Amino acid sequence: MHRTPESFERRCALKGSVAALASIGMASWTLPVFSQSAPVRPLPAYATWKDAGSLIVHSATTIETKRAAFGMGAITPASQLYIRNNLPPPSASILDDVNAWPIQIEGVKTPTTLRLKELKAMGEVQLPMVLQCSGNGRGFFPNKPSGTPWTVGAAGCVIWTGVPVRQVIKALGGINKDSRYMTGTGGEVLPAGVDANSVVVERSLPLAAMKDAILAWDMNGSPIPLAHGGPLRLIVPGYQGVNNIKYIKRLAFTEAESQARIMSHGYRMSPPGGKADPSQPSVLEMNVKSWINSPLPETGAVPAGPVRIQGVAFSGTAAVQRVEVSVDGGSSWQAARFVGPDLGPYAWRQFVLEVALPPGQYKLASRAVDMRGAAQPQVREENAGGYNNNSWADHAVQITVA
Ligand SMILES: Nc1nc2c(c(=O)[nH]1)N[C@H]1C(S)=C(S)[C@@H](COP(=O)(O)O)O[C@H]1N2
Ligand SMILES: [Mo]
Repeated sequence: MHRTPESFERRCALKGSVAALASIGMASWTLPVFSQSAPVRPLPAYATWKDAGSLIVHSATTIETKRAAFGMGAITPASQLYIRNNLPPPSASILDDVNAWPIQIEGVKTPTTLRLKELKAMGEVQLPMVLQCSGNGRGFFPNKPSGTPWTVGAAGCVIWTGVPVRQVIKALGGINKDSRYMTGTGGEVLPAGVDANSVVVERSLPLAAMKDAILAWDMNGSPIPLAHGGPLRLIVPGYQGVNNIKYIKRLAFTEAESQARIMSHGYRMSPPGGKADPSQPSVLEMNVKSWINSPLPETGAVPAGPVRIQGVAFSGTAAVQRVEVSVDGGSSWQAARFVGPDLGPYAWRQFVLEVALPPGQYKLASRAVDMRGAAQPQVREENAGGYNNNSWADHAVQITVA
């Protein structure tokens, strides 16, 4: 069956409406309204295999999962997982011979270059984990910080397979005693003629981040696609997305933090209106967070009677402990229950609350508490970059029950 592309249909529909309005002399003030409706952008070449209907394409390097697409899946399929690239991805030819992919290991007793094939022989674990961009929720900041205005869809829960970093270090005689950071470098080809430090994706993490970190080659049981950092990716569970270095080519145990701009000035919690500087806290561990995925305003009015409210909850390096749900914008709360599999401390949990709702308007919100007792706050922590938004009020949704 031949289907007309949605964007084409939309263009025709708009053309028709604008023409009709023009004929009655209303086009001049209605036009800006039409130009606000975002055009449906095509998926970039390295991601054409994704499920376009589940995604919002912000740009060729920033693609978000639609809130309604999360459903009740404990695991986010690769076809629906968000993408965030600071640089264009490397050529797909780096996947031609994945077992030959080299990674330099430095700051250990025996610095060396290992091939992916050798890593695979060192051991293998599976690690279900929430991958979330630190800018997820930026779209809720009223002051519109620069950067992609993600709402909830710069996140997903996926299963990585790889070798524990600690095992690799052990095989190489341990890390140098003066090392304080684990520094990972991305394998992008850097644009010529610019200072490498101004563009390279390189992040330094405190050694504590090593605990459950892995060098991963599979995602959801298949080789990691280029879009998500294949052939080899550093996975640091519990830490914000940017710290999970794709196509990793170097892992170094260093005395100092990387001088790369993305480390020194990028991803810092700078005061609103202020400038980033290396003394400000970096975006590291994720904070406790939850949101509702159903019902949503975009899926229409809900029939009166028993309504099933469902969503996801997770934290950083602590597991999530409980979730409460409100149907009145946070005036009163009821305990939700977890459903579905518990895939470990770094995965998200699905929660459900069934409530009887008569016809009316309801503001649904959820708030989570983790095993350390950290609770999701009502209000976001204001910052210039729009990072770390876990405000339950920002993530609330208004629904109609009819
Ligand atoms: N090499 C490299 N690694 C990277 C990035 C990048 O641009 N290059 N982006 C980071 C950011 S900001 C995020 S949020 C995640 C996104 O991972 P995904 O595209 O697989 O969803 O990868 C991180 N790792
Ligand atoms: Mo990110």
